[in-house]
Amino acid sequence: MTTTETAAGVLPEMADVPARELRVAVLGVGMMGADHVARLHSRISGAQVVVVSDAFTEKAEQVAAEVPGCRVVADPLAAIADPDVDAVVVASPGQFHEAQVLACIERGIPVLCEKPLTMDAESSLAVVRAEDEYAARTGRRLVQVGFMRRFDPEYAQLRALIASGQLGEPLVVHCAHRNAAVPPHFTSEMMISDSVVHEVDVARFLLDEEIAAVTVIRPKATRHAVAGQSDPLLVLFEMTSGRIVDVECFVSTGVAYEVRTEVVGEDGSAMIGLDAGLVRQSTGPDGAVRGHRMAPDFRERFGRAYDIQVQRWVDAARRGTIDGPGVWDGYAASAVCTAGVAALRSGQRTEVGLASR
Ligand code: ISE
Repeated sequence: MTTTETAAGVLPEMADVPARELRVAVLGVGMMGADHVARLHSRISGAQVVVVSDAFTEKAEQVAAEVPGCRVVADPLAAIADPDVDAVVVASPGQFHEAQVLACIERGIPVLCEKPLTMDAESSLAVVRAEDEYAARTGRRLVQVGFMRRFDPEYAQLRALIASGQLGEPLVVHCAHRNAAVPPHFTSEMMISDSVVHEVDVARFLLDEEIAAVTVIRPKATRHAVAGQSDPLLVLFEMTSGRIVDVECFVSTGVAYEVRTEVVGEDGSAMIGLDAGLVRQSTGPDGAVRGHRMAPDFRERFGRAYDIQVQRWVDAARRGTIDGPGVWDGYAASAVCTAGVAALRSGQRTEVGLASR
């Protein structure tokens, strides 16, 4: 018996993981992409970053210089086609995702695509159809979407608590999504497509159902809002069962990064995101914790979630599959955000048009 066989015996679920490391190209090395390169290089096992690509060549060179054996390929589509590349992380600006993800499907290589999957529902649906067609031919899924909160231990705990029935039927979910600050180009539309999009996925993940309609309310704006922006926004999701999810999205609080989620059920409620683990209020021996340090940004708050997400993606990619939210989740989120942007502009309740699965 070889060492590999011995190891496979100990970890049967890893039995078909090939010995060779996954050679990854990271497209886009802005804040998130550079973070993923560092993560893959220093904390993730079974993968190495061999190519980076970015419109800012100097930034790409700088990031590549930190990783032995990594080179810059200026054209992202050439990076995807590179024979040394086994898998791709798409962390480029959202408008480039569609073409890059479709090129990965075309080449038949796994891809972890940061949100949004694409910029609107129609183009996301095109990706769903392309991957469905590939899966029908090969039996394999290729595209994982970077909704990292699903890998956050607190969200996983909250979902398990709901599933255990201990809160009774969940009725209402309250979400707060607050950033200390955003760049000057961050519009109200981006508050929906870049920030609220995470709450869309959380609502679907926790409640296991689709969002049927969206309403957006613009309260009085903070004097710190980026010019022309309505900040904060209140967003209401009507789930297909009639449950309600409300989201306060406030992106220039000047305080810290705060993402809180409270599920209110018939028999109790539970909240996460207090930088203090899950605080259960129905029976809890744990009272609310005050005076703790707050995470300054999402890289710190969700650092562990990103690590778990990327490690599981690498392990799955080496087995020729995905392990996390897929194209349908990306499409559903795009469809809700498309409706959300329409609701923001019209001030009207807007139904989500979801294609049949
Ligand atoms: C950013 O793009 C993210 O994805 C963060 O997770 C989110 O919390 C933030 O509001 C967005 O700007």
